[in-house]
Amino acid sequence: MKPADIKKIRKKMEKALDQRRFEHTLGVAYTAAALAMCYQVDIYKAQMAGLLHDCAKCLSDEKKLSICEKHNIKITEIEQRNPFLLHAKAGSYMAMKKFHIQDRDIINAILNHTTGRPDMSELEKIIYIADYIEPGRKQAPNLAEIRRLAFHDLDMALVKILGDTLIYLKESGTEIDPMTQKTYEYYSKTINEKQQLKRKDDNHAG
Ligand code: DGI
Ligand code: FE
Ligand code: FE
Repeated sequence: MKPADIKKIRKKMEKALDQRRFEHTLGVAYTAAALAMCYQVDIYKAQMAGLLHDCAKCLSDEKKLSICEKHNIKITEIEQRNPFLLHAKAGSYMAMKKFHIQDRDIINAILNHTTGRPDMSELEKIIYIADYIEPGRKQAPNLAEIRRLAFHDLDMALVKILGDTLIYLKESGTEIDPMTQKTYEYYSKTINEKQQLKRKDDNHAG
């Protein structure tokens, strides 16, 4: 992965996306690069995954469904009823086939950027978080706190984002993908266990 590859993909995204989505995409790429610097993750991979994460976002529902059907990508009942969710699956397929990305971690970061999943890699976490906190985002509650948290502890930022997303989905009566719930529970448990370990360590030290 080289700076030249990043430039090429940025040009392609400018063509594939509408202006608003392209601005968001640049915001995610730069925010992901900053998080990658903070957590010693490959900054080119972070930028590339950021640039490509919504590459299927501007396709029609029919097109997203047809990409998945044509290439035997499993569509869950929830995705059938909420086809916008499929921009992650369709996007990861396009990243591989249309944009020639071979790196599995980048593909997974695109694939899991909407619901998350238990046991994400650092890169997957960074893309999930960057998507929520990039500077163009203005609506979500607790953004200032989550932006600060993101550069302090990825798992804590994840739990806050997933928790707020679940509240938002419940309040708006939107159907929840079990993966969003599962991811929230997994990372809630992870941070509780980390806190317990820290308390034990502190007690021993004291
Ligand atoms: O594509 P973006 O808008 O940049 O961001 P995204 O792919 O993370 O999608 C964000 C939307 O996804 C946001 O409105 C919340 C929604 N979402 C997240 N988890 C679920 C969900 N929507 C449904 N229906 N079910 C979920 O579990
Ligand atoms: Fe998205
Ligand atoms: Fe996005």
